[in-house]
Amino acid sequence: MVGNAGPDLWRDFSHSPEYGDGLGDPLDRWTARVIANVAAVVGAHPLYPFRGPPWYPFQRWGLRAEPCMGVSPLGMLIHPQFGLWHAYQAALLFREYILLPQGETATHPPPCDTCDAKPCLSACPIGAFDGHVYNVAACRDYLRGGSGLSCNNDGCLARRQCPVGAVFCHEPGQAAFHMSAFRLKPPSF
Ligand code: B12
Ligand code: SF4
Ligand code: SF4
Repeated sequence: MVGNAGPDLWRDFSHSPEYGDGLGDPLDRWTARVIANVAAVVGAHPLYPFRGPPWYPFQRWGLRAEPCMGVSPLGMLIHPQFGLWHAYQAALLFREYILLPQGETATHPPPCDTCDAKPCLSACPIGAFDGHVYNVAACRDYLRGGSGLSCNNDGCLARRQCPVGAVFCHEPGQAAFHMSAFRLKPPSF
């Protein structure tokens, strides 16, 4: 599994040719170019989270790769160190079975299990999260309507309320990029 946490990836990507070429899906194209090179060097076949539907089950794979990961009430996976601020770029398939260092094990219960206040669930201005289902249509309507400036510019308010890994929070330009990509996606996504 290949992923990132915090703003490091953004700092590389935002100086890339894809970022400035004005064509669609710049982050997906940058990721595919960079990962294809790595895959060729190590003799692997790359799979991407953004190719679909049908989608590869990246979150299920993430849970298997890193047993310390938990499922948050927002639907995103939560990491004890990086909180909600990590995402996946690719998975590399190898023909051979290879022995890897064991992923970080779960020495503590996942952070959400001991978070009684759950501030993430009360922060959304339109109540898009009920702890089980995320109301995607209501969220997108709000962001498109012009009143969701804080979410649009600085990222999802609910996600920003989580105290775990808060230092890995997205930078404002990075947050605005991701929120704009989400806002502009077709309704069927
Ligand atoms: C479709 C999709 C969406 C749809 C969700 C549609 C819906 N009805 O829930 C939309 C467009 C809304 C969406 C939004 C976002 N997404 Co999204 N999305 C995906 C995608 C491409 C497929 C998910 C899927 O259906 N998988 C298929 C099933 C079979 O896989 P699975 O692992 O077994 O299923 C798990 C998920 O379905 C999860 N789940 C259930 N409900 C929800 C709700 C949400 C919001 C999420 C994130 C997950 C989730 O629970 C399942 C078991 O673990 C994945 C990438 C991928 N290939 O998995 C990213 C992915 C889940 N998204 C991700 C992210 C970060 C987001 C955003 C936060 C992006 C942003 N703006 O920064 C937003 C959330 C909106 C917000 N308020 O900010 C990350 C999550 C990383 C993590 N830490 O877990 C993923 C893994 C992409 C990545 N490259 O890492 N997303
Ligand atoms: S605020 Fe608490 S319940 Fe919500 S994602 Fe963070 S740790 Fe989990
Ligand atoms: S982006 Fe804003 S409106 Fe959408 S779920 Fe997050 S807090 Fe709610």
